[in-house]
Amino acid sequence: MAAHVRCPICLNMVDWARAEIVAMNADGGTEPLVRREGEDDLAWNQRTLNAYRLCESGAGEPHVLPGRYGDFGEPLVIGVVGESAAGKSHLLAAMLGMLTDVDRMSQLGLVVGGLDLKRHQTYLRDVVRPFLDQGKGIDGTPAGPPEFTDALWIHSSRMGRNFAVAFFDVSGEWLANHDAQVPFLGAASALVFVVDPTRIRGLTGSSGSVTGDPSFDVVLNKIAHLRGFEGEEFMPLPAAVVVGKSDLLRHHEVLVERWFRDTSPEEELDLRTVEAESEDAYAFLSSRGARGWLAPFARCTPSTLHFASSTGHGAVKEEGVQRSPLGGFTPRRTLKPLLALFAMCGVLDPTDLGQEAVG
Ligand SMILES: Nc1nc2c(ncn2[C@@H]2O[C@H](COP(=O)(O)OP(=O)(O)OP(=O)(O)O)[C@@H](O)[C@H]2O)c(=O)[nH]1
Ligand SMILES: [Mg+2]
Ligand SMILES: [Zn+2]
Repeated sequence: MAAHVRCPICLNMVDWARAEIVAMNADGGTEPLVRREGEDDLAWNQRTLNAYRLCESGAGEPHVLPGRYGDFGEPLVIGVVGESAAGKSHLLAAMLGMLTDVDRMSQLGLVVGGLDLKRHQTYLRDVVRPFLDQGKGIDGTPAGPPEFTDALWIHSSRMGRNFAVAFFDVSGEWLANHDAQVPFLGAASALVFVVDPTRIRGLTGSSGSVTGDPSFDVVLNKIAHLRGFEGEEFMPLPAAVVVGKSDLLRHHEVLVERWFRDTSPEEELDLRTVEAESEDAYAFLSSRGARGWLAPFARCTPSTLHFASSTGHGAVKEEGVQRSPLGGFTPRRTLKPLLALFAMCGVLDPTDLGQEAVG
């Protein structure tokens, strides 16, 4: 158990063992849970199945953290960054959907479960399964202060320990706004930066920018300020930069196409290709007038570059709802960037990435 845990909502340090344990009641309020005299583990575990701990150090309403958030040492906090409609929510849903594949996880020596069981089940039921099973697109994320999107515990048999991992998916509009509060950036252990090829001039159409994604700059500057890295060339923050929506690129682009030829599940678990993929994605972006999108790769260390498609093909809009025209979406290469981040954060063996994979 970590002695103190940083609350990702307000950045205050929470004395974990002393933080109040509560249950949520039906109207969203909290009720204290106290272990009864002589209550055995099984009965207590049953009562605390959906328990939370409170961060009460901030002003106003206490922040509700998953009950076991601080039970496994310092939690990992992973955020997804990119401008509005870059494809962050689809990418995160595709990534987290892959983590429910017990067989693939066991090949990596990982066991994955919900840390906040209620939130995890709700996210899978309302977002991930309709997306992966029924081809239902995901709505834009409302602009507002970041909340937990999902929280997992991960047992890594190769590293011989457990991790609490929290994911934050924030609206691109909010991220790109200098004045909007994004406190979890101060606690972030790793970030996924989503490059939207449709915003790069000349890649999928004649419109678009040549200067990069404004949300990348805002986020990198905020982190530098929050953590005292201003004036330093590199920031010690693992980052995976993902060229998303690659289904729109691959058929015309040699550097992209080669990564989509082998779609076997085994290939996606193999981190030895990350170095070569990073080189190709770097060459691709820098040769196509998209150097601006390489900012996270240049600033964050270690960092990797990837190609991925969360949907496999474009969605169509029917009666205001985005749907797959083929009945279902087929994410491609969405797991590998997350596994690369896991390796950079020590959930998987960092040496799996190879010596020079990370910049
Ligand atoms: N062709 C294609 N379209 C995609 C892909 N991923 C997402 N999209 C489309 O991109 C649009 C935006 O996706 P979102 O995941 O909602 O984008 P976001 O970055 O979460 O946007 P905000 O929540 O507004 O910040 C949707 O219309 C998706 O259908 C992909 O891999 N390929
Ligand atoms: Mg979103
Ligand atoms: Zn707090």
